[in-house]
Amino acid sequence: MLTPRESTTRERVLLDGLWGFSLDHEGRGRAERWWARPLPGDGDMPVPASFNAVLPGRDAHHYIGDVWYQRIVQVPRGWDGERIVLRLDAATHRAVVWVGDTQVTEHEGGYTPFEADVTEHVRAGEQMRVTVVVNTELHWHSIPPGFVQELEDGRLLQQYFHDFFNYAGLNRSVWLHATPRTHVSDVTVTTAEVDGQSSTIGYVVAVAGDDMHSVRIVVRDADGAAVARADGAEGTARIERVQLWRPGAGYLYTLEVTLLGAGGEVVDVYPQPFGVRTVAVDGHRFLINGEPFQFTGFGKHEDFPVHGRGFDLAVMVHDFQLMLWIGANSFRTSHYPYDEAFLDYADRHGVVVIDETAAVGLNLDTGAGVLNQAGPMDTYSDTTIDAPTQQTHRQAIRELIARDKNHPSVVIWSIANEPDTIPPAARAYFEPLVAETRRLDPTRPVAFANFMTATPERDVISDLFDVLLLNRYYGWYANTGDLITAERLLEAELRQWAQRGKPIVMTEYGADTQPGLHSMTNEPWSEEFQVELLAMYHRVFDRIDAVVGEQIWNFADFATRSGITRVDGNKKGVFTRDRRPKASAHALRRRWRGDA
Ligand code: GCB
Repeated sequence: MLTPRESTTRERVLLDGLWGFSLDHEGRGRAERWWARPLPGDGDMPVPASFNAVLPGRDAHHYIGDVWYQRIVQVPRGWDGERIVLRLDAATHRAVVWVGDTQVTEHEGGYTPFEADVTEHVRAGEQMRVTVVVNTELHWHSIPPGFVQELEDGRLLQQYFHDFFNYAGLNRSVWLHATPRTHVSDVTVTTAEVDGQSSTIGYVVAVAGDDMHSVRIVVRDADGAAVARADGAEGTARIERVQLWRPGAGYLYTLEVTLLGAGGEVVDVYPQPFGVRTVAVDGHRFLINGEPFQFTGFGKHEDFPVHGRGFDLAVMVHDFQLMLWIGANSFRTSHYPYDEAFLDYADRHGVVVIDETAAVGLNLDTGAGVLNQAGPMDTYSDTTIDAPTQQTHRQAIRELIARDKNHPSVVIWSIANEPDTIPPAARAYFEPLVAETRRLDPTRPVAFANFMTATPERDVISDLFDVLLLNRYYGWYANTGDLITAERLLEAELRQWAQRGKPIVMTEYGADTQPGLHSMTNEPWSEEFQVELLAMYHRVFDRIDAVVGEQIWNFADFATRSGITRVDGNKKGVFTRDRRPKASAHALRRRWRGDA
C-alpha cells in the first residue's frame, strides 16, 4: 500500500488532533449504532496516542474491549472529481470505520496501515463524520496472541505472553488524501545490480482505474536532477555514477512515476524515494554493498510516558540523535512494525533496520508469569496457536512487506520474536511463513529472534532462515550475577551456532538496572553490573567471527504489565524511560565510537 504523498496530482490532509472518545464498558456501541450520532459522553482523546496511557486510573489503564473515536472532517472543496481516501496508519489491535452511516472498512492487526476509498460517501467542500471503533483485545488468533481470562468475581483480565504493556487505540496518524480516479496504486523498486560506477534498478508499477494509460519513469537524484528514464509499467533503469545508500550515509533517489492518458496528458504523479544498495549473506558475513557490516545498536520500543505507544516526532528524532551520540548504527523494530516515519528517517540518515512483525509471544513456555495463573498449555494446539493464528501471521507479514519493501534501511525481515521453536509443530507452522516471506521479497534475508531455551540441539526451525538472531540472558535470567559461568556458557553456545555457517546477530542481551543504584560488588540491578555484563558479552563477541552484530536489550526502559520481576516496567534500558543515560550508555559510547 502506497504512503500518501503530495505531488502535482495528489493532496493530503492530516486528521490528527482531538477526537471525540468513549470507552464502551458494556459493549453496547455496535448494537446501538454509535457511529450514527455523536458519541455518548464528552470525552476527548488526542490522536495519535494510546488512550490507556492518557487516561488516569486503573480501569482505563487495564480496559479491555471497544473504544470509540469520532470527529467531523471538512473535505477540501477542491477535491471534486478526485478519488478520496481515508487512511489510518494503525489502529491497535483492530478497527471498523464508518463515514456517516456507512461502514467503509475494517482491519485486523495493530501496527500496519489500512485505508478506505470513500469517494462515493463524501462531497468536496462538505463535512463528513468519521467514526472508528478500535478493539483492544488480544486472543488466540490475533498477532500478537493472548486470551481474556474471566476471574472468579467476574472481572476480565487480558493475558498475553509478551513483555510490554498492551497500549492500544489510535496510536498513529489518520489522513484524508486525494488521488486521481485512475492512479498509481503500487510501486516496487529494487536494486538489480551494482557494477563499478553504475547500477541497474528494477521497478514495477501497478495502476488502478481505466487502462487507457502509459507509465513514464524518471529517476531523480537527491538534488532533483533527472539521472535515468524508462517507459512502461515494469522495467529497468540504469543509473551512471551511482551514489550508493550506505550505513551512515543514506543517499536517496526518487523514482518519479508519471501516468499519462491516451492523449499524453499527465493523469497522476507519484514520487517514490528509494536507495541503491545490495544486501547479501555470505557464510558468516552479512554484506551491504558487498562489504561486511557489523550491527551495533538496540532492540527498542515505541514507548514514552503519557503517549504510551502513540507516535511522537520529537521523541523519535531524540532517540535517533541518542543512537548517533552513542554510536549505534542499527536497531530492530522489536516487537512490531514501527510508525513508517522511523523508516523514512533511517533511510535518510543511513541507519540500518531489522524490521519485525508483531508476532511476539507465540511461546507458552516463557509465559512471563501468565502460565502459573492459567495452567500449563502447549504453544501449538487446536485451542492455542493454530491455523487461524498462522493466517493472521501470514497477513501481518504481507502487510509489513507491502508497506516497507522500498525502504533501503530495512535489511532483514524478522518474522517473529522468541516463538516456541522446540516442538515439531513449530516447523509446520513456520515453513510456509518463511516461503511466503521469500516469495514476497526475494531480495532480503529472512530471520526470527530465537528464545534462550531453543539451543542448537533443541531448535527445529533455524535452518529455514538466513541469519541467526539470538536473544540470550546468561548472567541475568540464567546464572544470575555469576558472570564467570555466564561467559563460559555464552561462548560455548555461540560456538555451536557458528558451526551452522550463518551470520549471528545477538538481538537481545542485557540486565535490568535501577538508575542511581550503585554497588561495590557489582550486584545485579546496579549500574555497575549492567556495565560489567555488557562488557562480558562484548569480550565473547570479539572472539567469535560469526557474530556480526550486537543489539542490546533495550535502548530505554519501557512499560510492561505488572510482575514480580518488573519494577515500574522493564529496566533493561541503557537510557531511562525519559532518556537519561545510565552508566552503560557512556561505556557503550566508548566501545562503539572509540572517540569518546
Ligand atoms: C525477551 C523478550 C523481550 C523482553 C526481554 C526481557 O526475551 O524478547 O521482549 O522484554 O526478554 O527483558 O525479559
